[in-house]
Amino acid sequence: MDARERYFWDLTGHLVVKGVLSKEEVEQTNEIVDRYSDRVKVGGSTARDSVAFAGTGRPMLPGILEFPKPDCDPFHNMLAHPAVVSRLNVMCGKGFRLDHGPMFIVSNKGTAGHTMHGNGEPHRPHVAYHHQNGITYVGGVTVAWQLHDCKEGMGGFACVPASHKANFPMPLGVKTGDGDMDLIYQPVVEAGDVVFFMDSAQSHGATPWKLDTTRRSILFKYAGRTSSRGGPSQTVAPPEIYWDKNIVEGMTPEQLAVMFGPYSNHRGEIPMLEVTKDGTVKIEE
Ligand SMILES: O=C(O)CCC(=O)C(=O)O
Repeated sequence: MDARERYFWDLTGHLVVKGVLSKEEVEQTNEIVDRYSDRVKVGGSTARDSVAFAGTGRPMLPGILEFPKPDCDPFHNMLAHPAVVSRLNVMCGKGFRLDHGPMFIVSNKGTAGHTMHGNGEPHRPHVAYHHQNGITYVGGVTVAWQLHDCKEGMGGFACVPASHKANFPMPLGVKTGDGDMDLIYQPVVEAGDVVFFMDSAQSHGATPWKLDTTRRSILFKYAGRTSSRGGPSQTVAPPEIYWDKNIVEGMTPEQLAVMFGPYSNHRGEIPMLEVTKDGTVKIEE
């Protein structure tokens, strides 16, 4: 990652790297994807209450890392590609890892957008953006490989540039795209390009897909070494799994609360402790 890219990344919270895959690599990968088209699953609409982003459910192609060899090779090659390693070492530090995904989005014409989310709401240190002593850090970076072009205004990944430094909550109109004050920006991408964005720290989502050609964007969700956002951390966090049944047996609920493994993106299923007025430690209501 050179100084130009670092400046752009720090300033805007996203980065498009052009032509990482050659024309031949794109063609070969697309040929594999075509052969697995019967595995596409259409999910619900990600437009929620938005009028601007309304459309049909989002089609996804699951399981690309598990395709039989050699069909999985192009996707395995994306995981630790030099273009990814050289940038993630700077963006979220050495020792970064795949936290969850990949998610392969294969939207058709009319597929809904995805309402804007992230923006550091709520503030969560494990995915927040910060910098000190010339080093920048963000706990969650999504790397999105593009296998088809996406023209201006035609849909796909969109963000509010610089919102990773936002000091106020996102207004509803920006969230839904129904009154975004022209803040939502959809980068133009070509097949072979790779988009990096600050997942969770930055306000991001997708605008509805308007092209006759399908969208083909593969999202790998990376995290800094000390951030455990989702994926297997959810399953391994309980004390009896992270430690051992024998070790945690007989512990009080309060003691068990400090025996959970790292899992920063939990939604309240990890008990939190507080000290009451009379000095007793108890599980927070
Ligand atoms: O469709 C997209 O590229 C946006 C994906 C997104 O919002 C997310 O991964 O959190």
